[in-house]
Amino acid sequence: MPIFTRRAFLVSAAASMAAARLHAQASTAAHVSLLLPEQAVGPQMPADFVGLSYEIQQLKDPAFFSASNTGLIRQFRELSRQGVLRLGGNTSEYGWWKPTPNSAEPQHPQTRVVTGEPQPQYYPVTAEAVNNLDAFLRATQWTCIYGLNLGTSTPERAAQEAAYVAKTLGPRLEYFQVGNEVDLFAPHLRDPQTWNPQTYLEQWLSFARAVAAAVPDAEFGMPDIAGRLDWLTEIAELWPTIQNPPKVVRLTHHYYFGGPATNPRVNIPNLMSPDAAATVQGMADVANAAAGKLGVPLRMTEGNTCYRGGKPGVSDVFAAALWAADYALLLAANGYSGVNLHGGSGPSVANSVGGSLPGDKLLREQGETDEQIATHPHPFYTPIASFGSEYVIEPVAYGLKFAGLMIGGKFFKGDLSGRLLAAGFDATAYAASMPDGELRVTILNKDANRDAVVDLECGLRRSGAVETATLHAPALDSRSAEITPATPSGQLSNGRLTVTVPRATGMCLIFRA
Ligand code: BDP
Repeated sequence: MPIFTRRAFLVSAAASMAAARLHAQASTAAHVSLLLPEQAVGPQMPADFVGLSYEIQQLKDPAFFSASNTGLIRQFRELSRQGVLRLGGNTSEYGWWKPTPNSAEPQHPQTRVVTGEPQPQYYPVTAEAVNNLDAFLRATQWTCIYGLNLGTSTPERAAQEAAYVAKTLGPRLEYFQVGNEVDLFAPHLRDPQTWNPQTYLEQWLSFARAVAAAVPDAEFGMPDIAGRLDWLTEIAELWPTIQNPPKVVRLTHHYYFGGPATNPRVNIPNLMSPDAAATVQGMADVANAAAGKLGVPLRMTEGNTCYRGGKPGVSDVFAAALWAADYALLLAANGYSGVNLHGGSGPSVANSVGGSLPGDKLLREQGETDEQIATHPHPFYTPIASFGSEYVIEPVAYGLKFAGLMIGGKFFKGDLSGRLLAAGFDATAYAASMPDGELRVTILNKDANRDAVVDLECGLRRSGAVETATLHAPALDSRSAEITPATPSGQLSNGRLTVTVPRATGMCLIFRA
C-alpha cells in the first residue's frame, strides 16, 4: 500500500479555503470575554510530559546517543529538564540485537517490498550502543521508552535485548514498546488476510511474556498504532480475556496532521485551522474511552505536522510552533501523560519511509539549489536539527517547550477554546492552577490576521501581579521562533484583566500567587 494512502487526511476541505494570506497588512482586532472557572478539576500536566521520538536506527551509530554528543545533550536539556526519549519508528522492525562483537546476524523472515514503506535494511543494535544510550540519558536526565522489534524478530531475541536494556538503563527505562504502528504491518510485514487486533494481540503477548520472563518487573506501553483508533477500542475490549496479562502502563498512539509533503492540503492555513484541533480532540475522546477501560494513562508516543519526513515551509516554520503548543496542551488537558514529537537525523527518517524524503523532491521542483535545501532541517519536522556539527532547536520544538510552561498545573475544566471559537477567533486557551498557587493561562492566537483582545475574569483571584511569556516570530512562515521569558505585564484589578494577544502569537499569563 503506498504510504500516501496510509492515513486518512484529517482536515476538511472547508478549512483549506480558510485564510490564505499569511501576512496581513491591515490590523484588525476582536474582543472576547473569558471567565475562568473557579476550580481546577482537570488532569495535571506531568513533569515528564515533554518528549521526543527518534528512529531506533539512530542506535546504528553508537556515538549518536552518547555522552560525547554534547551539542545534542545541551539541546535536550534546553527543551526539558525531565523529558522522555522514545525510540521506535518504522526502522524498529529491522534492528537485530548484537550482544557481542562476534554475534552472528540472524536469519530474517521474508517481507514484502512495498513502495513508500521502509525497505528491509537490517542493522545491528549493539551492547555498546545501549551502554552509550545510558550515558546519554544520565547526561540529559531524560528517561527512555525503548522499542523492540516485533516485525521481524523473535520473542527470544526480544527478551535477550530487553534484559540487557533493562539492566543497563535501570530507572532510566520508562517501559518497553513492542512493535511500531502495528495497524500498518499489513501488507509489508504481515498478511493482510489475517492481520487484525486479535492476531496482533496474540503475537504481542508471545513477545511481552518472553520479555517479562527475562525482566520480571517489565512494563509495557502499547499498541503504538498509527491511526486506526478502532484498534484501541478493540484491544480494550479483548484485554479482559487475557489471563495474567503482562504489565501495561500506557495506552499509546500516534498522530500526524497530514501528509505527505506533496499533498497541497498540508499548508499553514489548514494547520492553524480549528478543524485540526477538533480532529485531535475527537481522537482523544476515543483513546480516553479505551484507556479508561484498561485503567492506564495515554501517551502520544509519536507524531508531528506532516508524515513522510515533513513538509518544508509548513513543518519547519513558526506555524509548526503554534501547532505544537496547541497540540501538546490539548493532549495534556485531555489527560495524556505526555507527547513525543518525531524527528532525528535525515538518513534515519528517510530510511523509515522508503529511502528518501518527499520534501526534498518538492524543494528541487520548486527550483531550490542544494545549498538552499541544506538550510532546511532534515527531516523537515525534526524538533532538533543538525547543521554540520551544530544542533539547533527548531520552531516546532519551541512550541512544545512553550506548552511546558504549564507543567505541574492542574487544568481548569470549562471550554475556554470553545468560547474563543464561538466568538469567531482562531484561537485556543488553557488555564491551570499551579502547585505553588499560581494561575497560568495560555492563549494561542493562530489567526494570521487578527489580534485578539481578551477580557479575562478570574473567579477567585481579585488582585495581584501578572507576568507574561510569549511565543512569537515575525510571521507564521518564518523559519524561526522565540520564547520571551515571563516579564511583569500588569495587575489584576477587581479580578479582571484585558490583554491583547497579537495575531500569530502564543501568550502565557502568569498570575502570581
Ligand atoms: C511514522 C513512522 C516513522 C516515520 C514517520 C513519517 O513510525 O518511522 O518516520 O511516520 O512518515 O509512520 O514521517
